[in-house]
Formats: sequence, C-alpha cells, structure tokens
Amino acid sequence: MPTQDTVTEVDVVIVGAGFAGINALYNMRRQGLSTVLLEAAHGVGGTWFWNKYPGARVDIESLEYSYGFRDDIQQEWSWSEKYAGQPEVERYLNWVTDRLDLRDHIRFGRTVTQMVFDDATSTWSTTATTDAGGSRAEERFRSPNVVLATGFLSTPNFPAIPGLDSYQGDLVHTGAWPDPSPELTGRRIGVIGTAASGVQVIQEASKVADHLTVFQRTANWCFPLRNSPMDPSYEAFVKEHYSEIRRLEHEARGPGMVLMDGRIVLPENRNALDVGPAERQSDFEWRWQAGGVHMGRSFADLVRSDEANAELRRFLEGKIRGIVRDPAIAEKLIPDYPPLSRRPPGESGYYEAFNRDNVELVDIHDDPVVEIVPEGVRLASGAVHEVDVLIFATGFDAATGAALRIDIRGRDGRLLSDHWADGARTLLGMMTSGFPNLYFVNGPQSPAFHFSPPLLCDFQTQYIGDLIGNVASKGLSTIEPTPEAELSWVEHANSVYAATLIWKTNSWWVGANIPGKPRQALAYGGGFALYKNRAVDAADGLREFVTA
Ligand code: NA7
Repeated sequence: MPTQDTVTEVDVVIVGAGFAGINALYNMRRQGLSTVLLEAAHGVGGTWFWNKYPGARVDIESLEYSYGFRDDIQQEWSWSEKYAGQPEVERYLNWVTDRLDLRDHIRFGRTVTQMVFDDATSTWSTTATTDAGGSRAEERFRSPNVVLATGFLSTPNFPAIPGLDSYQGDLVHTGAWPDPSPELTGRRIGVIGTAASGVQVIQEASKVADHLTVFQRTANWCFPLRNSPMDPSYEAFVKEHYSEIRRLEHEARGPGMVLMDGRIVLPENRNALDVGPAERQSDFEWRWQAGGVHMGRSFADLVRSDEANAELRRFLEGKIRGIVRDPAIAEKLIPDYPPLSRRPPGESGYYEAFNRDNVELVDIHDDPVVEIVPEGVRLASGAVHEVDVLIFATGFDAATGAALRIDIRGRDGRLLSDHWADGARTLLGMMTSGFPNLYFVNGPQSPAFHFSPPLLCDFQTQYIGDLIGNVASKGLSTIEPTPEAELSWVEHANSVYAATLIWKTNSWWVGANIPGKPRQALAYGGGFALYKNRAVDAADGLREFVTA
C-alpha cells in the first residue's frame, strides 16, 4: 500500500467521531491546540453511525443523553421523542459538528492502524489507512498528544460459529448494520442475542417478519421504556432548569432523571430492606409505570444484597408472567441471574412480541447453536431453523476492544496489548502508564455505562485539555500516571464491583462475554461524584502522574 510522503504535524490526533471525539475536538480547539480527528466511517456518530438497525434507540432520556457543555447547544436543539431513535441521534451529532464548525478538522474514511511513541522526541506517530481518492493508501501524522475516543461499544463481537461463510441469506450484525438495510418485511428472520440490542431489533422485526425466530441463550430483565413524542412543556421545563439538573446529575451516583411534575428524581440512598413490603411494592410499581432507568434507581441495596434483590426479582417475575400469555414461554423469558447485575435492556413491547403468532422463542441454552448452514441455523439436537435474514445481536468487545485492535506502542516500544495482557490498567479510565500523553475518553474503568456517556465525555475532554495545557505551561513534554496510582485505581474499580452482585454475574461489564478476556471491572461503579473528586485530586499538583 503506498504511504504518503508528507507527515501531518498537529498538537493532538483524536481517533473516533462519536460523542466523545466530537467533544474532544471542540475542547482541544478551544484550548488553541491544532487538532485532527480521524474517523473510519464516512460520517460522524460513532456508535450512532454504525448501529442503524431498526429499533436502535437511547434508553436514557434524550434531554439527558446530549451534550451539556454549552447552554446554547442544549437550548437550540429539540428532540422529537422522549427517547430518540438512532437517526435522530445521528442528525443531532451532525448538527453539533456543523454548529461548532468542527467538520473541517475531521478526516473521514481513515482507519487508524498504528500509534508509536518516540522517546527521543516525545511524539506519537499515527498511521491511518484511507480509501479517500479512490485507492487505498497510508497517511501519517505526528503529534505530542493522542486521544482515543474509539468508543466503549464499537467493536462488534461475531461469535466463531462454524459455517458462517456458508450462509446463503442476509447475515448482519446490529453493531455494523448495513446501509441500505436488508429487507425485513415479509421475510423469515432469525435473531441471535437477546440483550439491549437484540431486544430492540426483535420488537421491530416482530411487527414485519413473516416469521421471527428468537435464539435465546440467556434471558434478560428488561424494563419498560415508555417512549412518547416529546411533550413541549416538559422540554421547556428541562431547558429552563438545565443547569440545576446537570449539577445534580454530577452529584449523583448515576444518570439523573426529571419528571414532568417538576420533581428531579435521582438515585435513592435508602435500602429496600429498610422499608415495609407495601412501600417497596408501590415504589417498584410507580417506577415500572414511569419507565426508563427509574427501576434501577429505587433502592441502594438492590445490587448489593441478595435478599433485597430477590424482592425486585419477585416483582419483575410477576410482570413478565402478567404480559406473556403462554406460561411456558413466560418461564423461559424469566432470567436466572439477579436483576441489575447486568445491563437492563429498555423494552417497548418486547414481552408482548412473544404473544404474536409469527414469533417463536428457541432456547439455545439447552440446545446450543452448533453450525450456521446455507439455509439457517442448526442446533445440537439436529433441528435446523430456516431463515432468510440472520441477525447477530451478539454485542461487542467492550471497553478495550477498539484500542487493542490498534497496534499501540508506548515507551521502549511496549505494546498496549502486553501492558493490558492481564486486563486493562488505567488511572481514572483516562491514561495508562508507559504511554505518555495518550488519553482515553469513556475508557475502561471510567464511569462510562454507569453514567451518561455524553456527560462523562464533557468532563473528561475538558480535564484532558486542562492536563495538556498544564503540561505545556510548565514547559514539560510528557505526562503519564505513576504505576502505583494506576494499580490503585484498577484495584479500587474492581473492589467497587466486588461489593455488588455484578461481580458474581457473567456479562460484558466484567469482560465475560469474550472468550479469554480477563475478568475485571470494565467500568467504575462508584458514582460520578466520587470519580470526579478523585480526578480533580489527581490533577492537583499532578500528584498521581509522572512528568518529564
Ligand atoms: P450484549 O449485552 O453483549 O448481548 C449480547 C447477546 O448476544 C446476549 O444475549 C448473549 O447471550 C448473546 N450471545 C453472544 N454470543 C453468543 C453466542 N455465541 N451464541 C448465542 N448467543 C450469544 O450486547 P448488546 O449489543 O445487546 O448490548 C451491548 C450494549 O450496546 C448495550 O448496553 C447497549 O448500550 C448497546 P449471553 O447473555 O452471553 O448468553
């Protein structure tokens, strides 16, 4: 592949044009840093560019799942629904990009393959392949700083099932949905995977498929979303109180919520076992009716105590049995792990889909998929399910997958994949030792999916911009965490999970969805407020960093 002779020199190279990368680009530019953003896709959006499957939708309220870094931005944009669908989120990110004049600093169609740190000059050399101009070539960049905004959930997990190549129908993954989409109407559709993405695509496919086969290995506890067109008075209320809402969210242990009656509802600190059964039931019930993340915010001990969790489990079991008409199917849809110990999918008619005649639930826990054959899916029992479209909703190599697919070499040529061989090691999910001036946004061991990612990247990209400014103003050239600070953060993140039921349950939150991936806390579950305080502390006098 030809390599261009010219090397583009900038202060910062950012990788990825999703929520995090766009925000990073804005903040680096604001710091007066020359910046180029490299993006593999031919448009902005990141996750919201690739996940174009029918039904893809936020399940934190749109008014919250949006940038808070400038009041004009949050005032000017109007969401059409309480929970926006993928096309609207993609439109929003395009709007922000243009509104802030950022597009000229983005190079699309660039896949970053290598990043190498040069000890002598304290700079990173970044190589990207590009098909811009019609033929494939390599482009090179040199910069003191690199920011990986490569996404928490951006590397699709395609299970290695024999026979994938032999399949004759349309085979797609929710995380890399083709545009244009394969036709779903009137066809026989199979979906493997029944978590957040699977639930969304199953709901939509059930309405149009001739026959829908849902291959379920593990049932999940789904909470109703209760989406609706945006109520103008609600929108006006939120916009009027945005600064107060954002402040409260930053002080809370999870995403905040706002109700139409003017109450701001944040995660509760009281325990389920400290209140009586009637109060517990009525609390669960209003949250079930309100929808969204409320259910998981009701009592602090639900995710810590088996006994408290069993109360929520009983409530949710009753709901599933109340909706699904066939009792045998209802039992199959009741999970066998504690609710809230995995990411709860938001649903809008998921359970009802199993009351339809065209929807079939196939248990692949007891009768696993052994092969993909030309006409469909073959199970261990020998049963073959014929489908015209086979949808993999099998998730992602979360948190670390995207960074580890780039050949990243830090001090002394050390590979990131070696440094992280026993699990990701970061300070605050933003830096890793031995890799100076390399920053992650929404990285492993940051609050990521336990907070609102657009709000987290607001904080992190400002923080990173300040660190870069701080290093430059002191006449220094590099910054990286001390190995001790890094180890202590990793241990802290693990210990927070270890005190919860999350640790005992297998999920991508602990890396358990990818064979061979080390088990560890891939996010920080201690709450944004604690995280932020610790980050501010670390930056004070650069105590937890080595500089040179
Ligand atoms: P998840 O949460 O990782 O779910 C993947 C689903 O695919 C889950 O039901 C898995 O079952 C199933 N799966 C994965 N591999 C296999 C194989 N080999 N055979 C059968 N079934 C399999 O991914 P999502 O995309 O739904 O959600 C990830 C996040 O992205 C989510 O939080 C949203 O924010 C968007 P298992 O549970 O492993 O038995």
